[in-house]
Amino acid sequence: MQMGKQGEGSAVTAGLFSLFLVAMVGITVYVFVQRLYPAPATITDVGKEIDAQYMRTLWVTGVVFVLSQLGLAWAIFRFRDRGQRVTFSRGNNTLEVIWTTATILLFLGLGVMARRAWAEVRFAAPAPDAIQVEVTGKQFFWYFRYPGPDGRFGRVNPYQRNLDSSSNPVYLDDTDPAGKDDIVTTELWVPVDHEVNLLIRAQDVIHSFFVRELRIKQDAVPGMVNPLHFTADQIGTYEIICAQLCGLGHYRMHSTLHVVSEADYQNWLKQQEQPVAGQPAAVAPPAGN
Ligand SMILES: [Cu+2]
Repeated sequence: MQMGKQGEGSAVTAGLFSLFLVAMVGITVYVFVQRLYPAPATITDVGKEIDAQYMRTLWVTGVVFVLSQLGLAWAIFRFRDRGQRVTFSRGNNTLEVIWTTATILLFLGLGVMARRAWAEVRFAAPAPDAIQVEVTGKQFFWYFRYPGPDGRFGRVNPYQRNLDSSSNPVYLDDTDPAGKDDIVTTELWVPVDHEVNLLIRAQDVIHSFFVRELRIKQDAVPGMVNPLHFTADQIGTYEIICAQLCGLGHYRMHSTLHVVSEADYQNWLKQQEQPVAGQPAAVAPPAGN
């Protein structure tokens, strides 16, 4: 191994750095090609669209990543210090225009392709027979409200007198008769192959409703209702988590999504209906949370 003369850089240093970069690119590509950390399988049609879009994006960005990193490795070795005089470049306007335009087209193109999957669940109206469920994020729990037998949600009112937020966590207004039969739960139950329209809101800070298998992650924002619909096609239980750092208890803010048969869903709903008329549904935070 011959070391450079005084005032010259070492080919070894530049070479090792280039090799290191090439190795890192190789490891990164291996992790993705071998799918070492796969997402759990999706349970919605839109989820499949999102996965396809994800793969398209990964291919495009993957190719750009590999080419640019290998180019960098080459440049590090090729333009290493040999004791030559430093030359100065003012850049190349043509190249600047070309890669800026290419980047813009690429990002706009990917955005346009992804638009359908995004709009389908957020902007398109849900089916008329979709089950309506209101989702409320509140430090550090998720609450789910079903409209009950009357099919109507009662009013919520955080300013009512004698509000007991532990027995009435979503602040149902007890003067509104439509709210008397509302069902409030701490877990989300939905029937399989039946569209569900979520009305996502928050009471205190920004939370985020996230279910990996649904490929849904939607912020819950105080003062807003963010609607979003999905149809689950696999019976099972899935974890719901909060994906926004919402406070000290954020790490334990999670719940469960139960996708069950239509019959099981109806049975469960019956069990939740309040035995005492005139009492708003009352829910305590789940134990052990
Ligand atoms: Cu949260």
